[in-house]
Amino acid sequence: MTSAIRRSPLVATAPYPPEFAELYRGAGYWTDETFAQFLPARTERFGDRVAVIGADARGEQQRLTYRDLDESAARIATGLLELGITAGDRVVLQLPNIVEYVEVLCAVFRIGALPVFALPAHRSAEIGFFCRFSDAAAYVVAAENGGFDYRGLARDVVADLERPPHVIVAGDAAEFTPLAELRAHEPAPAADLDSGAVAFLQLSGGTTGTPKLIPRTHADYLYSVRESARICGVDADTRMLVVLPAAHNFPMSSPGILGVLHSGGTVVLAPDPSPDTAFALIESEKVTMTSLVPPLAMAWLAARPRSDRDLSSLQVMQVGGAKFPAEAAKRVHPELGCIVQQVFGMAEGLVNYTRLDDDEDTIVTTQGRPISVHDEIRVLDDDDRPVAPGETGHLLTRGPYTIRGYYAAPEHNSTAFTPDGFYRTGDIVRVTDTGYIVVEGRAKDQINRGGEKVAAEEVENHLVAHPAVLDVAVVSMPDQYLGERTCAFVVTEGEPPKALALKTFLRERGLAAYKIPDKVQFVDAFPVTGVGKISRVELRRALAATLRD
Ligand code: OOB
Repeated sequence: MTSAIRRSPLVATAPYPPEFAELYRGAGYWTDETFAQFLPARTERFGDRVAVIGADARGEQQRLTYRDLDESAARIATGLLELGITAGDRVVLQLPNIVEYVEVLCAVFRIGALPVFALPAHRSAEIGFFCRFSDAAAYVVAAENGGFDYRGLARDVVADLERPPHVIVAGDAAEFTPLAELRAHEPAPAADLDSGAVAFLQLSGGTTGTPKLIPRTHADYLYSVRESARICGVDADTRMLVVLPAAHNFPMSSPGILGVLHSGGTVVLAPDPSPDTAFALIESEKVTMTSLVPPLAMAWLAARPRSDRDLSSLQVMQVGGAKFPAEAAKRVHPELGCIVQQVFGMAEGLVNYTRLDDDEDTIVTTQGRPISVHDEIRVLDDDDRPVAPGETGHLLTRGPYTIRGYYAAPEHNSTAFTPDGFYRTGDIVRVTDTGYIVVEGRAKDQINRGGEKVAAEEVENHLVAHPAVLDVAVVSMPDQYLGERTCAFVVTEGEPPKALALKTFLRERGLAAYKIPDKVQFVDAFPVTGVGKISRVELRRALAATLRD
């Protein structure tokens, strides 16, 4: 079976200027290695070691050596080629933390196709957009996970697309192509690729009406993976528990799954994020390291006293994705017996780590320092002027693994990046005299629900589609557990609908559950700023006041 449709090549994305590419190559940061050869090269060195432990789509427990994983990836690669999927094609990957995730990822890399990393929580609004916008040649799902049938989602998505992708299913495939069928092939050789080319498209947490896709190159991403592994002490004895969704940048590359595979260690996939499941796996698999968002770290701290599991193998708990309060960070070592490492990163590039041998004060009160001496950091005031050292301001960054532009978004790029290529992170930070970053807040219209990012405008766009809604503003409200939750202020035409009806409306439009507002508040009008824009600051303040009452 071959694809009838020829996909367009990837639209050229903002590349690094030649003088920077030269600098990063000259410094040895960017090498010729690509993700196509990544696993084959590790297999030569670590062949018989266990690479991945976890359940498969059918719930069977699997332990794959590097050789097993490479063999699977090479066979699936041939299966993909047989479907007509070739180098440069985009493949939307939406798999939970099952072994097939790693197998398919390595297979897609092997043929030089580009994964587009969807999250298991995404629904038809997001997946339809990713498929359309990236002109995807394939969409890979698990039949079912966490009580949700992804084949139904695939049906909805495919029905709406002019150029539907091949749907490949791990587990019972129904009318779609079974992943098992792709495996029934002879292994394919690894593609020969340029390491400066785009390797995949990662998702941005986003601030805009439609999600943005992040083009990362082989050379820039592999540099961050190698350095992250070194900074975080990952080696062949590392056994990393992956609790967060595997496709997110943090568990994937900071140092994550790729950092562990780079080093010959073992990835242990957790089927769910509960402390009970995680503690049992730490004990049985002698896990040494894990990465969590703050609410999960808090849940582990709360669960520890009622568990008698042996967690003594755990050496490092990374916490990132959202601010981890110092009071909580302080408790990790005494109560869980491991070092805490704060990670402040972004899928666009820049990642900061507290170092494992930093003093306690630095570890609990800062969000770390950059990976690279070539990560350029600017802290600017509202008029783009540098603040005095140690003062708070907007964080901008440029460096050897930070993008110069989003995929096919020239208009947004013109404001999200400065003319000299600095990325405006939207984070408000200060830099200590030792060069560590403290995150103090956020200037972007995004809600950080315990690490899950919600773009205000995206939710607003869906809400205004409701016939009774005149205007809407989505803002964050403080929350003890998640740090923030989402509140939609809504102005209606006539009698307001029930809040529940609006939430159902969003769900029916295929929006991921984590983007559905936690609270809907009907108002007569919005407070406005001096120039007549909706004042989100004022809305947040009013909300905080009502929550206190
Ligand atoms: C990670 O990546 P994204 O792309 O989901 O989100 C990036 C944004 C940052 O701009 C910042 O607003 C927030 O998430 N953030 C933090 C944080 N880590 C991320 N805010 C405060 N403290 C932290 N430690 O979230 C991500 C990517 C790679 C590694 C770790 C996290």
